[in-house]
Amino acid sequence: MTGIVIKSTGSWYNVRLPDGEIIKSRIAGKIKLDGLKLTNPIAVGDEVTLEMEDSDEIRGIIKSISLRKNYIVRQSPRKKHQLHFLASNVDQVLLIVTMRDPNLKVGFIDRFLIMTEPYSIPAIIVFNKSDINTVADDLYYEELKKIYTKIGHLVIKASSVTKEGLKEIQTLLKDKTTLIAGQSGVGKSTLVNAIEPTLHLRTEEISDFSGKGQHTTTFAEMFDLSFGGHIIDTPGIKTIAFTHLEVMDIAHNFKEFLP
Ligand SMILES: Nc1nc2c(ncn2[C@@H]2O[C@H](COP(=O)(O)OP(=O)(O)OP(=O)(O)O)[C@@H](O)[C@H]2O)c(=O)[nH]1
Ligand SMILES: [Mg+2]
Repeated sequence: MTGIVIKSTGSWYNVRLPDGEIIKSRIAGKIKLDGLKLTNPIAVGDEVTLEMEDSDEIRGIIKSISLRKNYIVRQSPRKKHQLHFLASNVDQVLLIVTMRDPNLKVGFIDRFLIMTEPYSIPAIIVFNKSDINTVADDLYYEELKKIYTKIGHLVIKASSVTKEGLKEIQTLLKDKTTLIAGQSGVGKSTLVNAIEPTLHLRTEEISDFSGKGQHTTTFAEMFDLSFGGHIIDTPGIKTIAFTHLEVMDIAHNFKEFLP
């Protein structure tokens, strides 16, 4: 039978069958991807074939992975020469950033877009926590919005507190598989909870949140949206590095370099 990987912890995987049943599974033997060295050979979003075994806890054995439509991969934060799969088979990405708490790093946006551009995965940039923006933040936002709109990205201002932008985001998510990504503490899980009230994902409640250190979400996981579609919440990304890329990979994937 085939199913979709909806959660991956590295040692086991939750696979959702077409009828909705979730089977805790493991990998049989070695699975490689195009000769790449990966810390995790299977990602959330992968379609896999399963065999069932007689066991109380882990019941499925993943035998093969279907050809991926796309995938988002990055250099492993721990092992420099290995890659880490974020997700596969997504329709779009919501990149969540904030002006403050944690402070905006424009370089982070540009680096992130190098991961989605090779597959032309639409990346929507959400400037979250607009409720705590200063006047200067709002002006800077307008400036950045122009820059990223010009190269084809949708840019949205949002807040889970005031609900600004949430309706627009909901409309964009309907009937699509969307990856939610961004640094730790930008409000990814809070936003998912606000968009899909049937979900109660764990979020960071401490008020003096530093934006570094602790991650509240520790594993990527896909959830059903009651209004249609799927959403993948991911752990915060600390840094993005690219020792696996060639110079031309960068040249080709910065849209503004092309002309
Ligand atoms: N002011 C304000 N605070 C927010 C907003 N959204 C989330 N927060 C707060 O920001 C903190 C981090 O929120 P999370 O949703 O846990 O952040 P996350 O991006 O999922 O973090 P990781 O799981 O560690 O990657 C919490 O204290 C939230 O209450 C918002 O729109 N406005
Ligand atoms: Mg989270």
